[in-house]
Amino acid sequence: MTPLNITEWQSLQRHYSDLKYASMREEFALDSGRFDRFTIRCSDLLLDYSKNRITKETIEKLIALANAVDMSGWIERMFSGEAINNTEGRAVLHTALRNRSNAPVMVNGKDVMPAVNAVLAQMKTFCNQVHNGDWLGFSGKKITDVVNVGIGGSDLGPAMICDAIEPYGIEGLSVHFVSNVDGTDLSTTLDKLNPETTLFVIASKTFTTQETLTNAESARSWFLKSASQQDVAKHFVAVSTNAEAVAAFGIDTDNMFEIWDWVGGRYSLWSAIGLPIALYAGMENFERLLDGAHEMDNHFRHQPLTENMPVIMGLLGVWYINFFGSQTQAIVPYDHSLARFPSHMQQLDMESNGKVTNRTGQRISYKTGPVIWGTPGTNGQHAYFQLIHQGTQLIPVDFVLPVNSHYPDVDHQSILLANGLAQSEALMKGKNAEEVRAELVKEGLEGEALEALLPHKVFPGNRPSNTLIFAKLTPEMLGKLVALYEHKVFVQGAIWNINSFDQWGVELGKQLAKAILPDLKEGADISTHDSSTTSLINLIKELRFN
Ligand code: G6Q
Repeated sequence: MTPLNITEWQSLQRHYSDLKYASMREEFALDSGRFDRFTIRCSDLLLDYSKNRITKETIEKLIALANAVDMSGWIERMFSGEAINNTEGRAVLHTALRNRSNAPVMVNGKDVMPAVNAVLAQMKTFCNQVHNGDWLGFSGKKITDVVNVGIGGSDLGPAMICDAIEPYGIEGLSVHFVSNVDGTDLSTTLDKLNPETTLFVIASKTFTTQETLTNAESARSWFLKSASQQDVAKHFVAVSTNAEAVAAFGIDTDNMFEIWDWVGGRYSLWSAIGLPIALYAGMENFERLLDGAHEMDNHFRHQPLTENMPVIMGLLGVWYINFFGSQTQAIVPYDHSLARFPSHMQQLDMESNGKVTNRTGQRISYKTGPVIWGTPGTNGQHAYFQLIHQGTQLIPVDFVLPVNSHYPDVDHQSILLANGLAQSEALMKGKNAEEVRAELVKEGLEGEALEALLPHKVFPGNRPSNTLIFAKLTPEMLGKLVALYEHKVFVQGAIWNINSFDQWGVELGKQLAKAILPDLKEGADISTHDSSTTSLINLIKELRFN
């Protein structure tokens, strides 16, 4: 099935032709109810999507498209544990990890909730022991530093959350993330640490990932310079599906926290992969994160499509990608502590929907996932916003705006918020030639000089954005926000008829490096690859060994 053949898609195509020159500025001028019409709340989170190139009819047509692909059916299939990850034959149940209602969720006839709850209880006991000093390092000292060793889904989510909930961090305990196999990452982290008070969390769903195992082995060697083999049990714990490999590495499986194959890496921060979060900010705050995500899950599962935040955000993305031809989506949080939020979203979206094959294996001819990028405001304004305002591409922006800061300076926060709002307003309104002319005249410019400068100062406007606004970045709100984007990605995958839950492109990377590694050993030149790769390998050997 291709969405291009769906009547509702074709109807949207015609609608696009009618609407492509319509001006948001005019729509706002004509309709004072536009904000009310185009906002959705999920309790204390508000999405304002009024600054988009849409009319009431656009939304009706997008919803009709969602109905035509059986969006509600797909949502239900995911929540109820059907094996919708068809290429790996797996259910997709990150929602069960934060199923605070505890209602049974069945996979192959078995309720997964008892196992989910058992691991949460194990995490709680362990975190409490570390926090209250019942779990001590080999020399009897309290743990002061946690190093998470993991990569991709076993790193980005927990690292982003730990940054974002810094105000909730437990005093006396720091958390560090080592992901890159570039030895600089591990070395510069360990340089600051004391082995007597450092706990390593080796986080790998498969426990076969080269980068993570290499870093874990080097971390253990570093540790063993100061301690003995029997001390490893007090300083190394693992999160994995693979007990055998964990034991083979030398970690006591009593110190292993289980995850399951129905949790995708990029959706795993809600599982024991979130252990560094719970260690950093306490299990109570980790559970608050789960509570917020669960609230968004309920919203997604039960709200009608027209009032459903992930559905509307997903459909707006489809509108720009498939009809306006947008290729990228910026996510710009006006919160310094969300600096890593766009990176997590980048993996979530690009790994899930970066696909050119549909569910049934046919190559597809329409655009799927966009390039996701962004950095915190206001910094981005002084860098790439130029292109968003005056470049030749249409780049939809999500502005993420917490109203209150955790930090005391009210003046900073007002300036930050004013900037965020000003950007979305300017993108929508632009600045036309008459307005620029009036400004230049006021500045005393006239004649040729005025005419020469004028076109450069015109802003086309009509550039779309969403604003997500909330009172404060609490753990619950963070959970809600991440779950919102997870479901948005799911909505788009359903429209495009792709499996958003496999990642063969990532698997390819894992195989390729393993094949080249032996060729880099000292010895005679090799000639087994294409001329570029062969020459680069031989150059590397020359530079390393001669
Ligand atoms: C995520 C991806 C990928 C994965 C890493 C780490 O969805 O599959 O980013 O998380 O490759 O894998 P392991 O956790 O198995 O080490």
